[in-house]
Amino acid sequence: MRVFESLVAGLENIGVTAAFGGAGETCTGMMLALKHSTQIRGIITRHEQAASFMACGYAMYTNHLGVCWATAGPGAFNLFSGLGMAMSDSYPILAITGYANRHWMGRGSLNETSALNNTPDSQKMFAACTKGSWIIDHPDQTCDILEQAVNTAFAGRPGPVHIAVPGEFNLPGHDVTNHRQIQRSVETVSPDPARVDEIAVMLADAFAKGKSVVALVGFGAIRSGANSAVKEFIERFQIPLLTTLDGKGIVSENHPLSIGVFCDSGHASAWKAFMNADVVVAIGNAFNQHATFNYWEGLFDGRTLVHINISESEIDKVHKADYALVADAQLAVRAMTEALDAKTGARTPAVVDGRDYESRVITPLPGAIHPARLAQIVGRLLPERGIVLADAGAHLTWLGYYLELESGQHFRKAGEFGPMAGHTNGAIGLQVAHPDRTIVVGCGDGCYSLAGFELMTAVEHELPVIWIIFNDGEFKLIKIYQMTEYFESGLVDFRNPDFAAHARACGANGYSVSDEDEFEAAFKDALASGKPCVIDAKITRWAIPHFSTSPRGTIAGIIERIEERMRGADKP
Ligand SMILES: Cc1ncc(C[n+]2csc(CCOP(=O)(O)OP(=O)(O)O)c2C)c(N)n1
Ligand SMILES: [Mg+2]
Repeated sequence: MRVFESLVAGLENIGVTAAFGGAGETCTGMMLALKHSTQIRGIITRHEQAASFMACGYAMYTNHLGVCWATAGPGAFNLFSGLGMAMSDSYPILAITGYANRHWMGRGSLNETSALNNTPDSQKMFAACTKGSWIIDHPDQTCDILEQAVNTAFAGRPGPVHIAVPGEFNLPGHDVTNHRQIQRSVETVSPDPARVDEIAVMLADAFAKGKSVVALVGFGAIRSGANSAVKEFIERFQIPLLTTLDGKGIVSENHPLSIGVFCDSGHASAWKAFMNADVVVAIGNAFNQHATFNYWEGLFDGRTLVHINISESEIDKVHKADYALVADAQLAVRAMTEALDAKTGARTPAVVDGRDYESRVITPLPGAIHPARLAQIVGRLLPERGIVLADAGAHLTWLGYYLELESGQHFRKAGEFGPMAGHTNGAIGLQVAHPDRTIVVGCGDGCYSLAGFELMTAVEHELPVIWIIFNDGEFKLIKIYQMTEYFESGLVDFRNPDFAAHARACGANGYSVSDEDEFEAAFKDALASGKPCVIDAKITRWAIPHFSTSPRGTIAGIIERIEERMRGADKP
């Protein structure tokens, strides 16, 4: 058995069902081992960057390892964006790359990245972008290294790992003589009962004193599958629920205790509830820039913060926790519910004040698509357990605010690393992992143009992803930044092709729509088609972009900015 065959057998062994990658000499063995695998579907992408994003998509809502591969040198380097995304968004993924034949090392052979004689140092680069990077020195190290890499990917806060396989191991005479099954043995991060009790005592006391307690739930809770645990917690103790953008849908957004999204461009109702809160129980939250209004100083002044996170390094990173609990979110919430139940009698129903759903009603613009209305239609028609991904750009803020999710549906924005195309491509991996769920991507025309050729990958593998292109002919988000900081914009406009015709030429369904009725009809057709679909939605450029770093909302944010300028606050 050769090295790549041993790696693929090991991945089968831990339940991997798909791997995404690109072709090349030094990864030939990987391609052939996948060809012969009856369990793992080998998916060749048009660009290795897409493979790294697909591995992230595959791992996003599963407990499986996402796998991508590429040849040495340029192929391998194309994987870095996905590794960056996996690192900042906690996806357990493994990148397997070739490495130029070591026999010729230092002589500048094809794809060489040994750091010798003006070649790049790929091992340093991979080490810098992952939780761990290994090079297989001898074939008999293969299983040990794979096992260590997989367990590192899943340990604590999940993330990316890398294994490099020297090119000579594709050749005969380099057999793995000690192949064995590998074990996935990652310990769950359980909550410390004494700390749970301390938190329960504090919360019971807060209830007794009539203090206001809110829960603020992030992606960590979704990743740990804490949906029903969170619902039980908020219902039992009548705790109003705020989510970050990526926590949306953990409990239905129509639930009487759901107050809305708390973050940049979020719901003013969530901000109001937060401001009234005496105690905030943050579950699976990293307090990133856009979830804290650009690290708003004093966000927690006068408030008690309970911070539950699987990773110790997240605690006190941005806001000092009064009570920290390092644990898996689901286990932590269940333990807290049990401990608090014993200390708390029946609770009177919470009065949830100021839901700003009225501002979700948007006046239709005749003959044009308002991006907010588009998001509302998607939310209304999205099937049960449907998943909506947004890419990087202004379109994500429209979706984050106006898409209303039922419990079990998910929304994920481009994360903190935030690469354009991350989700336009990642959706394909997500669909492979969840063949029974509807996957919709809301992407900008810029994002789609960057990576939309992977549509062919979806067509070839019959993956019915629906891409909705928010077509405004510009990099809207960048235009907003330019206008805000420079009062002018430039190099942000571009010309688009006929995306629908291109989709049809690829063998997908293509729709071109320019009003809301047309959009609704196209989206219904796409949902029923079972085919990859591209809906080219011509959105108006005249809607005030739903983007603001002011917690008071978009319009208030614009006024605050003008006031700042008038005061000359921006002058050095
Ligand atoms: C790979 C990469 N390049 C550049 C950026 C910076 N960036 C963030 S959003 C954006 C505009 C995206 O344009 P489009 O997809 O049309 O979305 P819109 O803002 O118009 O909704 C850019 C250029 C990025 N996030 N990732
Ligand atoms: Mg655009």
